[in-house]
Amino acid sequence: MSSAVLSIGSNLGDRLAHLCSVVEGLGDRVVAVSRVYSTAPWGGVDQDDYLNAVVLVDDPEFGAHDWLRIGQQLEQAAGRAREVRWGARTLDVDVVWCAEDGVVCRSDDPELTLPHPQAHNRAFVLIPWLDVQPDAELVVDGNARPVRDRLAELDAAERAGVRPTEFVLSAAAEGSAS
Ligand code: A4P
Ligand code: MG
Repeated sequence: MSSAVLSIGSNLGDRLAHLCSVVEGLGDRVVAVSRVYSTAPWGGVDQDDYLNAVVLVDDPEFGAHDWLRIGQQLEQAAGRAREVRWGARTLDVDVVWCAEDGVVCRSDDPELTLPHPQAHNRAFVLIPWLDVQPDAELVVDGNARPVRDRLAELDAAERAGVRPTEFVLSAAAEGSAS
């Protein structure tokens, strides 16, 4: 049994459809979906704005690696090509946080690092995460911190780059907005 927080993002092609494909693909595993945000690109690569959201999921049969595997399958289904690190992509699915049988996963394994090593620096992850788990906590430098406190420490410009949209993932599956 595991629960996970997945960060999903797209800045190539039909961005909204790519995010919807995750919610559809995860099906009954979806517990909650955040608002959809328009976000300035993070990481220094010159590229178009992203749409980002966070999906809260659980599955009685899944462990942490199953979330990575299903996320990569969904990326492939969206035509994801791995080219530039932090560069443009049709779909990115990152496992931000996971708990197995109620125990929060910690891992330095490069194949699946948990919590995600950059989550605490990314307003495009923390803001939608708070939509679905207002009391979420994240271990930063070995200390468990409320996500809302960590968000408040980020640069105002970083937070201002994350703007809510009117899109709703579950109802927007037929939409063609990009
Ligand atoms: N990996 C290790 N831990 C994890 C984890 N917790 N979740 C490994 C997902 N993957 C994890 O990822 C590289 C390797 O990370 C994989 O083999 C996996 O086993 P990748 O998806 O192949 O490559 P990438 O995504 O280009 O690199 P990276 O470092 O994962 O980039 P990020 O962190 O995904 O950042 N700006 C905005 N506004 N919104 C975005 O969504 N996304 C990125 C990508 C950059 N800038 C962005 C956004
Ligand atoms: Mg990634």
